[in-house]
Amino acid sequence: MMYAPVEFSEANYPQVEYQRRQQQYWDPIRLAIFTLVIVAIIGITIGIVAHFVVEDDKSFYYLASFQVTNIKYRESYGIKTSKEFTQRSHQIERMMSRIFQRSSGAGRFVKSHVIKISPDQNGVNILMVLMFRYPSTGIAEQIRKRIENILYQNLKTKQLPLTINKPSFTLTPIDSKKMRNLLNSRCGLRMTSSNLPLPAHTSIERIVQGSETAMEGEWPWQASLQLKGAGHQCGATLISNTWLLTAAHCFRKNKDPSQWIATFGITITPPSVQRNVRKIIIHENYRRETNENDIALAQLTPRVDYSNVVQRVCLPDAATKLPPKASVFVTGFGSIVDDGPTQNKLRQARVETISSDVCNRKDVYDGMITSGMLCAGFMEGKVDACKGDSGGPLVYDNHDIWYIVGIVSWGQSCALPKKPGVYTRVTQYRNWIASKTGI
Ligand code: 4AZ
Repeated sequence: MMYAPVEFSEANYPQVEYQRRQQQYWDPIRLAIFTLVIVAIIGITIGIVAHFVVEDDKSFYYLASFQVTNIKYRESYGIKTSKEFTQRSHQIERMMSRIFQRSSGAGRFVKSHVIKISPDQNGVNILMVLMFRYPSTGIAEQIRKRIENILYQNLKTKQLPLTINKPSFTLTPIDSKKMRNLLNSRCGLRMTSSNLPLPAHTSIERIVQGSETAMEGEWPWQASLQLKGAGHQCGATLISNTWLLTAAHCFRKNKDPSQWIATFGITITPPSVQRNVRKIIIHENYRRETNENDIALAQLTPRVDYSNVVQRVCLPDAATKLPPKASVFVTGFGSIVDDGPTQNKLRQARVETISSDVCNRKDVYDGMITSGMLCAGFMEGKVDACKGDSGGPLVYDNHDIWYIVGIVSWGQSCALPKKPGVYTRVTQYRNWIASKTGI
């Protein structure tokens, strides 16, 4: 039978009866109760659906410690920026993601970081943090057991490059504060407000030509060097709790530390953190005529605490070599047009390293690029650092750990074809930095 509207014929009902029924039906109290019930049903339904569909995830952190028996300890494992420590940590971190990403806990694993590699009579001992996202209703101890099971299962069944001594394995739940303290022993890590290290690619994908404003915590080593009363002069990069790396030419006008301040955060005003400058060390052989040895250090007072928005960058080993045309990022508060004003918001630009051979060509910088300099940009121009970015960092991302490879130094104007940015080559000054700071 097909649906057909019920036909009420007024003639069949007395007028009075009809009006009374209608009044009764729209009774305000009934209407209110009816509305309330409907709203409650909708609310409960949304709640139930949300509970299952959009789980409220929370971060769970664990400290893992275990012996690896098939590698020998080396002195250089004690230096966290050494090639040996970096390579070994990446291998262990890769192994962890392989274990957890293939398992039933897939998607729960966020990432891991090796904190320490220490000697052990059977090989080496690894200390690392593991990060997971589980529904906030999860219990740390139960999750710990689940993680441990996945690990043990994998140690038994999978051919892994490293031999982990199972009885030595311990997994301890830690809170976010402890995790942050442990991670602070490592440089070049970005954090988001949820304490999760920020994946490297977020910024790369947002770059369309030119520069983009930065997100809070994206470049936590960036500082602004300011002259009291005259504002932002230069960029600088945090390399420890107390030391900033910058360009020597930033102090041409004024070398008196008491006249300078340093700020951190993605805006100059207001800054997230502000410090006084206690000491300025300019490279002894800085030459303003040739821009040679354009490097300086500024010591902060009091020291800064690391946080989501303030972190130190890693210094590369003196021997570190970047691949040709490496993708690197330059950041700063400098002008976005030649001779333009300082920007209040931090900006970033992706550029590529250019070999000194190419950069020294007659049609480029005609032999002006010395061994202490590094060119980066594009031969067609368009993307570059500019006035006010000087002293700031040129950074390279190696598996989510960021290294400073250059200091914004000079260039002919900004973003012109065949006139890329010229940076102080940090690896060349690694020993000079160590001799002045002990870092
Ligand atoms: C400057 O004047 C400056 N295009 C900094 C960087 C570059 C040019 C000039 C590179 O501080």
